[in-house]
Amino acid sequence: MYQDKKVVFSGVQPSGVLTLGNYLGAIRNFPKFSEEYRCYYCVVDEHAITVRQNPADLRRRTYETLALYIACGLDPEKNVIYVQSHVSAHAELGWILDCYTMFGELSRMTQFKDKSKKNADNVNAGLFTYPTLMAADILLYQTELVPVGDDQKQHLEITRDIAGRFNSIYGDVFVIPEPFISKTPSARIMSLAEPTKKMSKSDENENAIVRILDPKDVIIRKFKRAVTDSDTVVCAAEGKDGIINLMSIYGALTGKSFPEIEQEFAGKGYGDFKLAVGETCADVLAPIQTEYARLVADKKYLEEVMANGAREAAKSAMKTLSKVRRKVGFTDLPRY
Ligand code: AQP
Repeated sequence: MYQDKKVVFSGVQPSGVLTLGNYLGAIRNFPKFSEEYRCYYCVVDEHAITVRQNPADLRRRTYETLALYIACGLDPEKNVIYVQSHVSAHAELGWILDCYTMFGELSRMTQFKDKSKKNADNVNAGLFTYPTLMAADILLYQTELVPVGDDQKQHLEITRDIAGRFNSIYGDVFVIPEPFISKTPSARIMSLAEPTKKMSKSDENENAIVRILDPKDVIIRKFKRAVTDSDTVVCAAEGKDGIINLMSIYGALTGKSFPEIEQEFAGKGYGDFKLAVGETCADVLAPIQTEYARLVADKKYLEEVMANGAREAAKSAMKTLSKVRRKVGFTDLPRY
């Protein structure tokens, strides 16, 4: 069924309840590729432990993230949906690629710099080599296209550099992947509390984040409290980061352009605008929440999806890993 199809790969960390940023920047795009491409959508739990996690929470969130994938429209019959740590080839290729990635390259990664500041007491080696494991995730499946939010652009660039370097030594082992980043401003949704900062699911300030599973009244309250400015006009002007972020969200949810939004709210205040964004957001998320509640209660079904997905993913991953092992000079005896 999948032969000759080009490959799409993407992943989300189960490091918290997913946000509107994760949804609009990445997951909402995932189902678009299901017909035309062979799609791998992974819950990247190995990436999540680069920041200290409570083990019980991580386990629970892994199920929840998988349930959210399906609730957001990913059909397990048409996509390979699985958990990263269930396919050992990710970690194995990650190690090999570590040896083809330069210290200087990794030092330039802005996510490493940001997360090191945020987790100053735990700047571990995994946080530093995160992009190499991400390169392994992508390259294992000979991926052509990686739908991600704008914040992952730099990690895609380093993936392409690592693949190119490996290919230049050993021949055409890896397909060089392209990022798929939405051209609309929703490719980077900003914090509601600090609109110059990305909205992140691990943010300690709950008012900064809208989570996909937040109830309607909470969503409306969070948008009401969103930091804006002392002006009253809804328009995308310089210095109005908060309003531009809300316009980006509203635009992504309704399909309206900035000029259309400006026209809709001409003569109205920020209060009306924030209420409209909150209500629209809650309405878009409501059917996802209903479907999620049904799925997350069915652990047996989620485990079936995980197991089938891991089996399928491992088949393709092992082909690439075997080739890489041969190229670098590992012996071919059985492995345990
Ligand atoms: N604010 C955002 N706007 C648009 N896209 C976003 N993504 C994340 N935040 C935004 C995209 O969501 C996908 C999954 O991200 P991830 O969980 O793998 O890691 P992340 O980018 O580090 O996301 P978070 O929410 O900021 O997680 P934490 O707080 O754990 O670090 C990616 O495609 C990402 O681009």
